Amino acid sequence: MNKLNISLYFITDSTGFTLDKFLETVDSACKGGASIVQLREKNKSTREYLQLALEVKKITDKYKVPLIIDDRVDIALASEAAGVHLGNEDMPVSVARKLMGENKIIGATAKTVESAIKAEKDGADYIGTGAIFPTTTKVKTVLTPVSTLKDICKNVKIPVCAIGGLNYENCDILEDSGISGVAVVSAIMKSNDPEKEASKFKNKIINKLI
Ligand code: TZP
Ligand code: MG
Repeated sequence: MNKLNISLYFITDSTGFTLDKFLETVDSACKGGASIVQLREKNKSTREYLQLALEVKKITDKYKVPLIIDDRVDIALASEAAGVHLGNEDMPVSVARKLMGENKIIGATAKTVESAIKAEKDGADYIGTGAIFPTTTKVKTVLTPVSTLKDICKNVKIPVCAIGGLNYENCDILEDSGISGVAVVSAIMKSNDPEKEASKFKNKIINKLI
């Protein structure tokens, strides 16, 4: 695998979007500098999720940005995406690794040092930790203190991204935390100018936070 760049990790949310507007937003985020894109769908049938993954992959391929599929190893494999992101209720990382092989990217959610170390040992390529701030995105999560984020970064070798309620204005809290990137949904999805937002956010992440 090329070195994984999770500096600006853009996660989609298609809620309230037409297909065209959704795909346009993904395109703009990539154009603005998203270094990795996660397709995150919670209410689609398998068929619909796969169809959307294939559409999104056309865009991410154009920008040579890896596409990660949330929750679903089968959709990731079927769409030939770069990888999958797994939380506590999803397939265990070790099992996904066996199914997907060494060349796919597997990301894991971890909110404690112990679970982050376990995910790394089980074969995860990166860790997502949060929510750092309360979020308006539909998600079952609890807040993770920045002190825990820092401890996780210190205790694993794989890259860690911070997630949850983060945006250009409030991300200074992550300075010197040891993260390799910031993962966002709303900051880009709900922006009036996703390309510009991604671009200025990426610059700040690169120059100040990682
Ligand atoms: N996991 C923890 S917080 C979150 C996920 C998927 C949502 C992040 O969305 P936003 O809009 O960037 O707060
Ligand atoms: Mg999940």
